[in-house]
Amino acid sequence: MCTVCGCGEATVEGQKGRGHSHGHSHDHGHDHDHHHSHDHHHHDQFHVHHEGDNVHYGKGDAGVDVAGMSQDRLIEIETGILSKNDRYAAANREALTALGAFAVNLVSSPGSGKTTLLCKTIEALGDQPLAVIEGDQQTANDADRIRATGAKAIQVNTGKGCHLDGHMIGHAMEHLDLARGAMLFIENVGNLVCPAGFDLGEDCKVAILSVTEGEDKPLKYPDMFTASRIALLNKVDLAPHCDVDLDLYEENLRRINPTIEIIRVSARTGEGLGDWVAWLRSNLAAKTATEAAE
Ligand SMILES: Nc1nc2c(ncn2[C@@H]2O[C@H](COP(=O)(O)OP(=O)(O)OP(=O)(O)O)[C@@H](O)[C@H]2O)c(=O)[nH]1
Ligand SMILES: [Mg+2]
Repeated sequence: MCTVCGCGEATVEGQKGRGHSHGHSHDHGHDHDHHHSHDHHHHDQFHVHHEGDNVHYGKGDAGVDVAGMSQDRLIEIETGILSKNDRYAAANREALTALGAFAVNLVSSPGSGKTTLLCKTIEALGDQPLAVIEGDQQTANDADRIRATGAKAIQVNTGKGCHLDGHMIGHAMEHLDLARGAMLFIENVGNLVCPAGFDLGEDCKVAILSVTEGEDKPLKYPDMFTASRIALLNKVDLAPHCDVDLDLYEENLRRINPTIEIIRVSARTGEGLGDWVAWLRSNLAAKTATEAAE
């Protein structure tokens, strides 16, 4: 199950006739209703808040609603899955640290330009040792695009899964044979929600937001931008054609995450790429320096 959005197995589990529990506590101050809808087989319970004409399913203790499951049960499942994930992520982080390798987890909605940007980044990095882990539900298209640059790439297909997790990355790293002082690029599944919740053992998440997506995206999908250290505002070459306000993109990013770094880039024209590559190099150098000091 995805513990961020509650998709996947949770639904199946909910259909096993777990019944419903009223045992969860509400210590928050919002108005809320429990709607009990009856169908032929089971009695679902929804955790839902009404605020005027707005209905919010994320205000329970679990932060998500899955039909047929109590908030307590959701928290129990989430805690179990995330603590397992965190153990895999910690092992990945340790392996990366031992190598003095710097890893970034590229997160964004589908089509923001992650792979295009990565191909350009790899070219710009020249002989810097690096490798790429590509996450997609299906196809090896992105790994093929990366390999065409000469870089080593592993494709991870998640099937019905909506994010990469720590275990998948550990497994992929075993095949990559990362060099000392390498950069590891992880391109997550295109999804502006779930990958925010999963630590992969990376040094940081890098959010890619393209200018065609709309200035309000950081406000609508805040978790991804809270979780990211830096945002790349991509496709700025298109800005003159799509009536966008780049300053408003930046303002909204900082409303969600006041310390987020922002670089405006175009994978098409190469604008801003120098700054991004300099950012990568200085973070790798900082990590290597920390290793040497310890
Ligand atoms: N004009 C313009 N187009 C871009 C830029 N970056 C990427 N694109 C185009 O955007 C489309 C999607 O790019 P991808 O690199 O496949 O995006 P992605 O984020 O890897 O997509 P998924 O892996 O499917 O989530 C392609 O048609 C790219 O050529 C850019 O800076 N400017
Ligand atoms: Mg891609």
